[in-house]
Amino acid sequence: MVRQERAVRTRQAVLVAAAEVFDQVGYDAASISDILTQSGVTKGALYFHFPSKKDLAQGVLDAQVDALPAVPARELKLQQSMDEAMLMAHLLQKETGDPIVSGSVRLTVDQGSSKDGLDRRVPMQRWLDHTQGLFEEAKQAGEILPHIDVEAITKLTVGAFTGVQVLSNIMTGREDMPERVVDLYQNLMAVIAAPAVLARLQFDVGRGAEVFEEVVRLRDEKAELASP
Ligand code: XVR
Repeated sequence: MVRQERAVRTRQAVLVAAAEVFDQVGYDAASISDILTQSGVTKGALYFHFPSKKDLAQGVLDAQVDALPAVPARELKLQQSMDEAMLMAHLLQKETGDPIVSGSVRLTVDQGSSKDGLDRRVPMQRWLDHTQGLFEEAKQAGEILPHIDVEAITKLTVGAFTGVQVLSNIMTGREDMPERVVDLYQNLMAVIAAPAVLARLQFDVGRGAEVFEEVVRLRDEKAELASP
């Protein structure tokens, strides 16, 4: 393995370990030595990539958006947005979760100590930009009603997703996350989508798991093409 590829893998192993520890105990209680043990890399390698606990946590925060595998383009941009939300919900659940997604979401919403110096705006701004991009395309395609303010509805959507995530986590340990996200989109789409589009949108609770299988299959096919 070339040196650079190994460095990338080591960095990723440390990030995953850090995300797991932050997810379990939160930022304040996490220690670098726990992360070191969890990662299985050497102390030197860990400190080379992340000199402090703050760097580890910011690294996990910064990796949040890219940890969501790309959902293949859908004919309806509103369906694509909903599929991304359902995939995110799936990756936040206990059994099917992704450590970077859940660990970084905990870091994002745990706002206990405001002096920790972490920049929680990084993932949130990227979600806002990404979601607004999809909604702008949807508006141009006539999927969204003309009077809807796309920037306002974007902030409402990202804020509401975060809110239902927190509620679901508190009430059910995220067991009802797919239902909460379907509920959110059903009600949101009823207000913003053109009637003909609304009739075509798929709102079933199993969609997150299906989209997950789809992205895994696509990734495996790609890997096979790269090294048959
Ligand atoms: O923007 C997002 C989607 O467009 C669906 C609405 C997801 C935003 C997730 C934000 C993240 C941070 C805290 O989730 C939290 O609960 C894909």
